[in-house]
Amino acid sequence: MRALILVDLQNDFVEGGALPVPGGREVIGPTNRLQPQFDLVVATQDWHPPGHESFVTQHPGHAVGDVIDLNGLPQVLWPVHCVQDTPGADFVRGLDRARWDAVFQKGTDPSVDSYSGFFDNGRRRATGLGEYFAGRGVTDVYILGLATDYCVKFTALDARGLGFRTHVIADACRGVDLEPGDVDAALVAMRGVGVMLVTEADVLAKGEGGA
Ligand code: VGL
Ligand code: ZN
Repeated sequence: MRALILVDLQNDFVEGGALPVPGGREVIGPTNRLQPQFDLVVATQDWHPPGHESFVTQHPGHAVGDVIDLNGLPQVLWPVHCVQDTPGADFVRGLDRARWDAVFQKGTDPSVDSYSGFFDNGRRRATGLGEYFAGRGVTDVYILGLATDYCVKFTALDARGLGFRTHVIADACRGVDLEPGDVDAALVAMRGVGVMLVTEADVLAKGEGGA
């Protein structure tokens, strides 16, 4: 049983949004081509309350990209983004949503950020995605979306940690690269725990995701 996770394909993460990931819109085409290859398709949605503590506006004197201690965890400060019920939090237009089985929202607790689609950054709460997959007999998880060095990375590490054969469709992801090299480091970190890096062509050609 193969599942595809579409990570944070939201307006604020593409060109014109509050926290634009360079080339973010380029993953929409691949996403629409890849979805029919999977038994199950789910999406994650960054879904912050207005005063989320990852927002730079909550920390006067700090700049975007600063790293602070937030309730015991290192926290990168971000522009205000993906606020619940705002257009920036909506899914990008042009995405084919006909085959989506479920949406898992994250980042709803103002006191802790949540990059992974499975757990918050402190692993205090689960989103339910792990149980959802387990209950449906998922063995193989494929991941694409935004951003390679944050939400894709931590979703992949957690999928692997939960025991799923985990594949990241690398050319259907784009990263922030807040520091140059962050995306490459994220790919190395994912491979290091056994996440398989594949391409759109691998998945479309073999129907099995390649390596
Ligand atoms: C993300 C930063 C803050 C992501 C979400 O989707 O990668 N990055 N919130
Ligand atoms: Zn966020």
